[in-house]
Amino acid sequence: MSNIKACIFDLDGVIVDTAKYHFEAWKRLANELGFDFTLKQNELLKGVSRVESFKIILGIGGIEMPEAEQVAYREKKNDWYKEFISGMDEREILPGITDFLQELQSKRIKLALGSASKNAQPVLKAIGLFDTFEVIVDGLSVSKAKPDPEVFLKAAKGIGIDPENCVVFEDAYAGVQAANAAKMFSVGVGKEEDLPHANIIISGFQDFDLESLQSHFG
Ligand code: B16
Ligand code: MG
Repeated sequence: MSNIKACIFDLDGVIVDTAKYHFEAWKRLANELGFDFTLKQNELLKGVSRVESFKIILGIGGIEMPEAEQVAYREKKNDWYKEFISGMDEREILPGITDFLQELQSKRIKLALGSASKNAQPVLKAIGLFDTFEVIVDGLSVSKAKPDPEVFLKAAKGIGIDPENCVVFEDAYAGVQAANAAKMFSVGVGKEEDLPHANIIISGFQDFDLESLQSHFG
């Protein structure tokens, strides 16, 4: 039987709720392009890279656009997003996360971050968790987006732990697929209907600890 030696955390939607800021920025862009973008449609973008997210948005608006123009719009969205995250602080860390991370550290479980976001580092700095993770793999350091397992395999390699001893915490369908493809134990943070392939589902970290994780692992 294998043991838990490392936990790899997604960022947006697991550690912090930045989805609301991505949504505000995409909505502003969609409105500028002449159509609306709803919270329900925003669900399609969770865990999806910026490039793919904008393609989905253009599809919703029924707009075709040359790549060069798409680059400019994506930059505009990112500038707005960066404005939002510059105002973040540790109060935005989701409930229960800080205690759980501290418990894992005290039990010598290695911690890594595996995010699709190119803004992961400034977000971690803003909320005071930059030094908590031994390895940070983000949208700047991978070539293949989730559901490809690259992000989590790279994180495991960085901390020197085999995939079978890693647990991944994810809120996105594509993220759970990536964890499963990496042959890691996947914990879906959210609802079972949204994350049907996760090994276990939790609604959040408030009533969760290492003992409850171990009871499901292996
Ligand atoms: P950026 P995660 C993902 O982060 C978000 O869930 C997704 O909505 C976003 O489009 C993506 O990062 C790219 O973010 O534009 O900052 O590079 O959930 O994998 O931590
Ligand atoms: Mg996420």
